[in-house]
Formats: sequence, structure tokens, C-alpha cells
Amino acid sequence: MVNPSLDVWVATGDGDGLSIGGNHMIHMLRRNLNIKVLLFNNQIYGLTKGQYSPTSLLGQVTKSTPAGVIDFPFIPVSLALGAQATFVARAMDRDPKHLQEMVRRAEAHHGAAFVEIYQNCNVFNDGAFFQFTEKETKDDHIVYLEHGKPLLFGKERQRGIRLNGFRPEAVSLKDGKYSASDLLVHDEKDSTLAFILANMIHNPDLPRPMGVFLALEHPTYEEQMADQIARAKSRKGEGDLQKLLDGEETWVIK
Ligand SMILES: Cc1ncc(C[n+]2csc(CCOP(=O)(O)OP(=O)(O)O)c2C)c(N)n1
Repeated sequence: MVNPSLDVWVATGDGDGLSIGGNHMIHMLRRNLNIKVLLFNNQIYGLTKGQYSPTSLLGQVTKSTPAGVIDFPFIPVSLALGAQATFVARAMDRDPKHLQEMVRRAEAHHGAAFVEIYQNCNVFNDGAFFQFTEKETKDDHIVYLEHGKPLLFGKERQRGIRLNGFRPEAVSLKDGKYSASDLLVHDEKDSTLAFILANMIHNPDLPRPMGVFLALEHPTYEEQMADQIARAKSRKGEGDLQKLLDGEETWVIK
């Protein structure tokens, strides 16, 4: 029997987690099992020496795609949101402080937690995330999501994200046209907003969001199962396995 108070941690790569284990992943998230997933995304199969994975980019040249990848990649955060995950976050290998905070948040979350971690593979896909992780470029290419705070980015935090209808756009706060009060304010409880933020990946002019996209409070699968069993027992009393096996429709052959 599953112990409702037990946390299970899974560390997986993008290949194992989204192709081989993709089916398990989506249903585990949908059911809100108390499992914390750290998905290390390096956009390649590393251990097996550099074949393309489900997160490899369109056109990416790998050992198994010498003329370039011709299929569209999974966006792990979008996949998790679409699978009804109750906790979805993104972090980076080269920002260990923020990564630590995301792991803490996953640990504190009630139920399934999904943390995508951008991870450099220095052998088969070196530099895949450098624009987000390196000193010279990261300030203009990432935006940290903080619950209740406006989305600000840039070296002097003079740029922000505002919503134009359902479409996020990057604006400058320097020329006086927009101020911080015009910006999108992050809300971890808003699943519509989480999808909008996940979709920012499709627009190269927008920074990549890092942090907690969504954190919802739902009962876990384990708790609901324990409750259901307790309710059945209080209604019908303790079960008797032998009696159940014998049933009313069995007979003895002599
Ligand atoms: C449960 C399980 N055990 C063993 C394997 C075999 N296996 C395939 S890839 C791999 C290593 C994956 O390493 P990781 O750093 O997650 O990804 P990489 O970028 O190297 O592909 C292993 C152990 C597996 N797929 N699943």
C-alpha cells in the first residue's frame, strides 16, 4: 500500500523522462502522485553518445540527424501544464542558488512536482543554453518569475513584460511610455497565465521565464486512496480475503 506521507524523488534526463517514460510522466502528473521530478534537459541523448532527443531543436545536427532534426521539440513545461501538473518550475544548472530554491519549493509542494533544469552537455551539445546562463547575455534573455511581482528583466531591470491582450510583449521602462504598474504581475495560482508564460518560448524576442510557473493545492492520489479505503472500512468493516475469494458463487467439488 502506498504511504501517503512518503515523498518519492525522480531524477531523469529529457530522453528517459519524455520519450521512454513519457506515458508514465503525464499520468503521474495528472494523478498528482506525491513524486518530485527533476528533469535534466540537455536537448540530446548524452549517455548513448549524441542522438537527438524529444527536446532537440528543429534543425539540430546530431549523430542520428546529420542533416538536422525535422520534428518539433517538446516544451517540457508546456507538457507538464497540459498534463494537469499541480507544480511546474524551470531552473538552470548554472544558477545553483535559484535551482536550490526550486528544489526546496518542489519538496514543500503537496503532490506531484515537475522541475525542468536546463543542463549543459559539454560533450555532445555544448553551449545549448549559454544565452540564458552566461554572464554577458543572461540578464537580457531570462526573466525570473516571482509570485505577486511584476515581470522585470535586463541588467538594470529597465525592461518588463506586459500583456497585449493574451500576447506577452517586452517593453522598456526607460522612455516613460510604460511604468512598472503596466507590467504583468506573476500569479502562481493562475493556470491560464502559466500557459501564456510557457508559450513565451516561441517568441525569440522574449526572455525565457525561470521560476515557478504554477503551484496549485490539490489532494494527492495517495491521500484520496487512503480516504476511500478508510470510508469503505467504516461502512463495511474490515474485509475478509478468504470470504471474498470463496464468494457466494463458489462450490466444493466432491
Ligand atoms: C529505469 C531505467 N534504467 C536504466 C535505463 C538505461 N538508460 C538509458 S539512458 C540512461 C542514462 C541517462 O542519463 P541522463 O544524464 O539522464 O541523460 P543523457 O543526457 O545522458 O541522455 C540510462 C541509465 C533507463 N532508460 N531506465
